[in-house]
Amino acid sequence: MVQERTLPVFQTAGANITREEGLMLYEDMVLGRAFEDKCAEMYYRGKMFGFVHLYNGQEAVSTGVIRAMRPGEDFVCSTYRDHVHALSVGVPADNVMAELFGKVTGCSKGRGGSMHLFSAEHRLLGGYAFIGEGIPVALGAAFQTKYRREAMGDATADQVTACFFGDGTTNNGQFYECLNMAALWKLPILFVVENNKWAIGMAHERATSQPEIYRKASVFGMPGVEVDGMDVLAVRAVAQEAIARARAGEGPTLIEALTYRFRGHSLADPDELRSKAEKEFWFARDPIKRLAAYMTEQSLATQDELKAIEHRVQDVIERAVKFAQESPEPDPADLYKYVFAEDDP
Ligand SMILES: Cc1ncc(C[n+]2csc(CCOP(=O)(O)OP(=O)(O)O)c2C)c(N)n1
Ligand SMILES: [Mg+2]
Repeated sequence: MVQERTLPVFQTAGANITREEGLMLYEDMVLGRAFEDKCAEMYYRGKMFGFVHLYNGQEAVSTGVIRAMRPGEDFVCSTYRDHVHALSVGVPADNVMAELFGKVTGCSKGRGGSMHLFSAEHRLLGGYAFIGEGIPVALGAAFQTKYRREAMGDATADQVTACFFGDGTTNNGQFYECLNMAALWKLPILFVVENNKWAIGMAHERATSQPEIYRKASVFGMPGVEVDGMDVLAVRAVAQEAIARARAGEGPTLIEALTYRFRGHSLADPDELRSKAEKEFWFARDPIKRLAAYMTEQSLATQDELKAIEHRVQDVIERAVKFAQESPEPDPADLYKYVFAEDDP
């Protein structure tokens, strides 16, 4: 048996979700999974270029945090593993898929591709190819909210920012610098570490002196919470508490979600370094199957209702591929467009 860090136990009895909330969480996770599976298919069929990093297995983190936030008001900052964060914030699958195809209808107008999804409308602050690059950007978003509220007297400025990044990224300087400033200024931000145990081919325990990342919050006087990142209800509960604290002006939280990516680092990675036993340990904790079991056991949904969601999502994905395929490429004459801010964002 693989030595795995003990996953914190969440009492689902206290989750208290309604049927509607459960179905919404389920649909969001199924959308994320189906979207990524379709990306793999399209990538291997030569429809997408460059590196493409999929999120399979980690859906409970995106859904649990983002779907506890206010859509279109709160800010979300991602990494290069950004497709599912974009979908959770509400960027239509059509525009995410079109971006991956490099089409002008993509959410970054075909200029960004897989690692640089962006949507001002959805307050998605972007995907970033450099690790840790998004953390100061998210910090800036949280700072402007606080500044508008306290220095400019805008009482409506109570937005919260969620910043996602991986375990490997927590060994970079920006992580520590930004935790310091966020705690010092009591900024309304959630630092969400998606600890999937690996940074490409580097095992987390081999790269960091204190593998329990949530403990690193304590030196900044910030709450640090570890959560089972394969349990969407647990992630949601932790996120709700952190969001409420942030909105109330009580400052940041570091959340370490213990999770696992079900595929290689990118679609170019043959995934030969991780052991079969380790993979099986985590496959057995599939967050989508887990929520499905909970919903049916609690009589919140029937198998047929969950199947209907899966079919509906599949239609959304098929339509997204068609939309992406039929959309035009950016016009070469527009090469310099969007380099600087313009009226048409
Ligand atoms: C500043 C910088 N250094 C190195 C890299 C190369 N790199 C790409 S992904 C990655 C690993 C990141 O692992 P983690 O933060 O755990 O995220 P995960 O891929 O597991 O989601 C590295 C080192 C990079 N993109 N940016
Ligand atoms: Mg990682």
